[in-house]
Amino acid sequence: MKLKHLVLATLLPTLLASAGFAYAQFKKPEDAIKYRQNVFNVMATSFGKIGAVVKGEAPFNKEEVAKNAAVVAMLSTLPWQAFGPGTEGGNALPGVWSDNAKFKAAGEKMQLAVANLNTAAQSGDQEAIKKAFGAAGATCKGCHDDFKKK
Ligand code: ASC
Repeated sequence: MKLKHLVLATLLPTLLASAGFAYAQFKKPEDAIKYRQNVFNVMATSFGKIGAVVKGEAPFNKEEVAKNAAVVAMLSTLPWQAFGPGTEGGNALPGVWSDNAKFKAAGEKMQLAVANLNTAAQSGDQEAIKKAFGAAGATCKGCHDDFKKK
């Protein structure tokens, strides 16, 4: 993918979401649950691959890390539309709906952190990647502690 397209692909969902455009609708609550779980699952796969590099368990390949970080950054914009009213359940705790402002803030924090990770990954600076990876992981954990079933 060309960088221009990648940038567009990264920004477009956010722009559409902020415009209030419902770009994905779900026929049944289970479809929303499946959608958000699938998105998080692919995010975790790419994030985990970067983690293996950061932890020294896999060799550093700049292109691979950059691709995985771009995937994480792009996907980070998607799950939120699938936490709409009436989609309670799955691995989500009731707080997602009862304390929605806090959940939204946690999601926004994560999106910012993985955007920073993507910036670091595109630069190829291993120290910056390591730092940004740790910060991003902390936002995953922070939200899981409050909003995900154990
Ligand atoms: C991962 C993953 C998460 C986060 C979290 C960080 O690789 O799947 O949910 O990192 O464990 O603490």
